Amino acid sequence: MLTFYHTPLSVNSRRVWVALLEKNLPFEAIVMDLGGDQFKPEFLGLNPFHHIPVLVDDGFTVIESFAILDYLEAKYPTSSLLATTPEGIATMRMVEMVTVNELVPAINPLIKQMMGFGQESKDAIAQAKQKAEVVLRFYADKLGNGPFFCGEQLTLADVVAGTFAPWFEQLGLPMAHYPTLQAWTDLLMERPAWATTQPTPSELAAFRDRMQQRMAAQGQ
Ligand SMILES: N[C@@H](CCC(=O)N[C@@H](CS)C(=O)NCC(=O)O)C(=O)O
Repeated sequence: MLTFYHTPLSVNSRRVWVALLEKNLPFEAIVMDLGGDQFKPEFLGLNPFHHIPVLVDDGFTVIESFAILDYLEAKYPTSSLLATTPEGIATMRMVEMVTVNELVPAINPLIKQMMGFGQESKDAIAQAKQKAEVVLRFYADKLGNGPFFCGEQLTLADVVAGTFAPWFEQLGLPMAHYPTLQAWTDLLMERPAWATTQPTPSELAAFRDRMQQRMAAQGQ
């Protein structure tokens, strides 16, 4: 039996959540309140770094979302989210790594601005958008005629980059400039795995309020 410790609003969790759903794997979800659940001794026993997501499979514990994705593919190869050709594998890894190493740091100020966490300078926002657009152009180039990064097959590239896709417009990145990326986003959003895991506006508002309260309590 798979047990998945997660928080619905975490993008690190969401990539695993989407993969579990896309692979049609039954699992028990344990929703964590990151206001303190992650520091409880039972959870620290699973992940001493106090991060979600964590997957436990019949007593075997996996931390780190990318290790979990690799584990799921190796242990439950059908249906596969792995590209099969050398070019496909390279594309898949490039998109995954560019997402975490380039996109995530670039959009950080945009997320803070969207959520109302502090005040970002105009320059910081302009620079963030410029960096993020380099990633969007990279995605559009790799997507080509699609429908997915690796052609007809949905892979981890789509799972990892695609859990950010529904946010681009709200982050101030004009998707009208990237029609193929918009079509890819629309296609993903039609999939039950994306629809199920997309936070609702009220969940997002509740998260924003909780975070603002926590930041105020910490004097930030
Ligand atoms: N590299 C980790 C990052 C996990 C991570 O940063 N999780 C955050 C939520 S998005 C977390 O658990 N934060 C709570 C904490 O660190 O106490 C992964 O990909 O799994």
